Amino acid sequence: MKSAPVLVTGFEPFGGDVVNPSAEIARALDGRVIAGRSVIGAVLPCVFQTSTPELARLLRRHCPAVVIATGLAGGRAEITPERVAINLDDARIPDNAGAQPIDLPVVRGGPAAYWSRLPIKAIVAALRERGIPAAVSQTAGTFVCNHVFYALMHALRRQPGLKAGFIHVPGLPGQVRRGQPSLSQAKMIEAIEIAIEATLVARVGRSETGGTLA
Ligand code: PCA
Repeated sequence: MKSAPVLVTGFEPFGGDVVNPSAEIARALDGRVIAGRSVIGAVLPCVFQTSTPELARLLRRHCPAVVIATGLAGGRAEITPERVAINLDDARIPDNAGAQPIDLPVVRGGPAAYWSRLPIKAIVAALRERGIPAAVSQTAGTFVCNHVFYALMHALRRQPGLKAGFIHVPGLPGQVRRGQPSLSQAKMIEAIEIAIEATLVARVGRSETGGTLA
């Protein structure tokens, strides 16, 4: 039997940018085999309304064993596995369809937050060991990345063994303003490969964080 794949998503460019390194990560890893599992890479629209149905379609179609969603966090210097997705859309800028939700829940009536079910500390350790800057992030923001992260964890709430979460990446050298931190595309692709490997060897995908959140 074919083993369930790893799904890696990225986002199309947004906010006036012409590139999004997370889209290139998804494209580069699509079709690769990592630790015996095939990788499906897909690029999501940076649109509140259509990103989550598209994600749901990918989950239905591929029934992945692991889901790593990625996105760009301009200004960050490190690869940052996110710890928590919050039930809030509060957009600083319009999305690619011109929508700018303010103070709205991602899922009406949903829990306030979901923990990541990726081994976030193990991923950070594995990346640092390979010389790639990495740190756990305590917030994925309140834009489309957090929206997709929350919708992902909500969709998988009844499949607690499934490892899933979100990783933000820095901007590319040619993309950020002078003096801002950046990372090369090749390093980012390597970083997500390492994150996949670290996730596959980790214990079943429950949250590393205690407490009573979902
Ligand atoms: N970054 C944005 C949305 C898409 C992306 O790549 C964010 O952090 O919300």
